[in-house]
Amino acid sequence: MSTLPEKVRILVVGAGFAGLGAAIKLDEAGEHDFVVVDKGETVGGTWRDNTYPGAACDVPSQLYSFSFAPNPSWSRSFSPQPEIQAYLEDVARTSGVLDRFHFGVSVTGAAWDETDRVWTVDTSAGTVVADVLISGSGGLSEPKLPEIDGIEDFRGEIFHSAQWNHDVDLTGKRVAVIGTGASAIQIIPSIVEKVAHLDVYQRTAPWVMPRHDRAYTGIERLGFRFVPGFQKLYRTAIYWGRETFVPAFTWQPKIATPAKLAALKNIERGIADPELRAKVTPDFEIGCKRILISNTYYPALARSSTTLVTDRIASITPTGIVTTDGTEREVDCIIVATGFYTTDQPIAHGIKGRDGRTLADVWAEHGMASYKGTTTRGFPNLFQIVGANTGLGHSSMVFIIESQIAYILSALATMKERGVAAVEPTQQAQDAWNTDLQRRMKRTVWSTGGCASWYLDEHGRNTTLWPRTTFTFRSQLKRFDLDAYDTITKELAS
Ligand code: N01
Repeated sequence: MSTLPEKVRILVVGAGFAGLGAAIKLDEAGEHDFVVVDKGETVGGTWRDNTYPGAACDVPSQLYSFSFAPNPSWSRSFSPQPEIQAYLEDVARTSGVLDRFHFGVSVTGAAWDETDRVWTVDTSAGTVVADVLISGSGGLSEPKLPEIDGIEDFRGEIFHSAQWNHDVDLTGKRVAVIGTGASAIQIIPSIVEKVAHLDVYQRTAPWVMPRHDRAYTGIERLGFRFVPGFQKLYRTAIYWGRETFVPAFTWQPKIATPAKLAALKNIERGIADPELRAKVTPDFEIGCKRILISNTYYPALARSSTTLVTDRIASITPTGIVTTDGTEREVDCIIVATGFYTTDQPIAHGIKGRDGRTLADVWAEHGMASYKGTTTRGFPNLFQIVGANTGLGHSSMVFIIESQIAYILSALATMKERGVAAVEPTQQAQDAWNTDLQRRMKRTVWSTGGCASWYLDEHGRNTTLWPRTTFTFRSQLKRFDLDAYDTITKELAS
């Protein structure tokens, strides 16, 4: 691999869907002077890192892929992680931009230089000066370990779902899984048959709908490959089908009653024991937390070799887990499936803006807030992909990512056209954007549904999700709106 240049026009951080998509589109737009850095050894981001057994996407692959790189080879409606990773590697290989990717390089800090109007980015491979910084480091990239007394003293194997230790053979072992979120419900059915005993530590029962997954037929796959427009039609139908869920999340949770009934039926189908059924029945509105999908989770909990523990964890000893009722359950291995830092992203602590404060400092008071989830007051020429309030409860993040990439390209083209060296959203534009978002947020099921979730920050504000349709997001970011920005022209900058 070539050495990292000291100066570049655009530095992209992260080589997941966001960074890879940005690199391809930058190149297509004639912006060839860029590099992409990633701490991992290949592209893929979260799909490279999450290799736990059962990892799969819960958004259909036809939609969970780049619009400009359809994949006729998807084997099923919901692809498993290895297929998604192979897809991303394939897209990268054929894109012609991989020569500008630098793997095994972590960003340790970045600071805006107000004199030279550039970003000085410190990395594990040296310092890079860039006019523009694009962060595609993702909202679910930093595993969150629970703060449990004694966790560091555990003498068996312990690892996070996003850092699966494939050297550990779980066959015949006593295993505990902490957490019952999207990752855990995929892991549990995948390991339950091989372990001697499984303890599942549930803090909150999630809503789990049936998973309508199936292998594509040979005819469908031939159609995807050879019939023009066939795959696009599939994608479009899935897209619009998913958009119909939006009113239930953002306006009237009662619309989701059929989904709730299907989820309750899923419990009935998977579990016979009334006591266990009661334990797994959620006590909040469906949609308030991410809706999960699985046909195998409840049957896995119902097995005689599984114990669902709903008492809170008090501590971890060198040999097991103790709950608040005083029971200690001895285990050989603990799988920590407790999620990620979402509202306090570690990268925010390393990016210093115009006045020397980090994104984390600026957001400490009122929570994450940006303009169009992409740019932030005080941080000129910083573009975040999957920034504040861009997450979805119902559809594909790849759609959001592509919308943001288009906005960034439009910004770069506008800057070139107008001779602008630096752009930064006005405080007024940013405040108006967030006031509107938070007003809309009030009536969403994420606020009214009676749950605590990673969507909300410590102030109780939802700073992670987009509360409208995805086509509205796309139309809002269609063109770069220079009038919402303070600018520095090139003459002034020089
Ligand atoms: O994490 P989570 P995840 N003691 O935060 C529990 C995406 N994803 O890795 O609900 C005990 O959802 C916590 O309990 P509670 C998707 O966007 C996508 O599963 O907070 N338990 C919860 O049960 C998803 O939303 C796919 O009360 C503790 C669990 O740990 C996101 O990743 C697949 C605890 C954490 O659930 C994160 O999912 C997988 C503690 N101290 C993931 N702390 C796709 O298919 C936390 N918990 C695309």
